[in-house]
Amino acid sequence: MAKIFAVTIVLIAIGSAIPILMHTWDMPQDISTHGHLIDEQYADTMAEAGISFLVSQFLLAFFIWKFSSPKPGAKIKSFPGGAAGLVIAAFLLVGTEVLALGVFGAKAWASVYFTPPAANALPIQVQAGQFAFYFRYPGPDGTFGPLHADQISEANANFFGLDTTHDQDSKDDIVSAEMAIPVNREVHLLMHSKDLGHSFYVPELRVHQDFVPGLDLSIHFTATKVGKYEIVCTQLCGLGHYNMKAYLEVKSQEDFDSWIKQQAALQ
Ligand SMILES: [Cu+2]
Repeated sequence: MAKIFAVTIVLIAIGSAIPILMHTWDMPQDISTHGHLIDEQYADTMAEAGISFLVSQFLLAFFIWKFSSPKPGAKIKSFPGGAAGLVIAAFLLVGTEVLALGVFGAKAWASVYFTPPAANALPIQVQAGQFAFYFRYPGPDGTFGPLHADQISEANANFFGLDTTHDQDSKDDIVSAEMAIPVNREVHLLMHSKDLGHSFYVPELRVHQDFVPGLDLSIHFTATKVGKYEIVCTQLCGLGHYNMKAYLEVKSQEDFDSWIKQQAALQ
């Protein structure tokens, strides 16, 4: 019986490694300048964790196979010095592994979070709320007008709470339910939530950032490939969560300029 169990462990371990080695569930093509760092980190983590997983499962199977049915009367052996040495060794091994991944990953993390956006980055404000994203562009003046929470009104399509009669800076602001950006230009995304926790995830961009109520968060990235990509919310935010999405269109500079003009005319 114990031998069947040992064989089953080996089969499950190998079976779960196959789709990873075959790249069955790979990420979609990367369309960002920072994405390769994230992908390398994923690959390193997967290799380290995967090898450790396989080695530990094979060892487990080996010990079960060899020691699970001792002969009657056989003396049960114990590891010299007891378990303390093994526990300390495992602690150091796993600790070193996690620490090493952290040190290697710091480069990818820092390139996204610890560097300021370029001075000419395009600022876009994104607001998440149950169950939609809205995007705001500052218009020709390059300045966002202030927000007035009490003026937020779905009925008047005033999703951000702008006061375009009194606030000069808000007059030319452009609000859209779609996000468009120019290719090969850095975007500075300014994020806030209207209600509770949401998330902004574009797998192709390798951008995945939570919205935290009460915090103004920002992230910057550069898209390198024209196309249409899905933006999804990955925080379970209520009954409509499954349908909370928007589209990101990466356009050439000329297409982006005409899109902005079109949107401005719609305000
Ligand atoms: Cu959501």
